[in-house]
Amino acid sequence: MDCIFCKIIEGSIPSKKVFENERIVAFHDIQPAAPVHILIIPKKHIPTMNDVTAEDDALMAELFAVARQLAQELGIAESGYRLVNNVNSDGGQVVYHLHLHLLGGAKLKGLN
Ligand code: IU
Repeated sequence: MDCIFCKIIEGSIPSKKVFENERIVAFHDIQPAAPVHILIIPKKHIPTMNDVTAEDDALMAELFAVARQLAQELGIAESGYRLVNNVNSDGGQVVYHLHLHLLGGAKLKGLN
């Protein structure tokens, strides 16, 4: 499969992983947009949020649970952070393997 995140999951492309279990991997974004910028991805290849089904409910809940856990571990839970999921062209999605951006470590601009 020609998916860069699938290659990161299988280890053929290196990454700085901060979390891994049987279903989920999290690693540092190569072009950080904030002092803390982690990508949290399911090992299952789901291209976009539009492709998530009810079958993935538990997996989606676990993605958010990992995000909460990492926010605590990385020391940004209390100061605050942002979880972002870009969808398709207008949403600015570049990699078509579902991912949550965990951004923090500074006052984030935009959106409000
Ligand atoms: P997007 O939501 O699809 O736009 O985000 C893709 C992110 O993946 C973006 O922040 C890239 O910097 C990041 N990334 C990466 O961490 N490693 C890679 O090999 C590639 C992209 I390609």
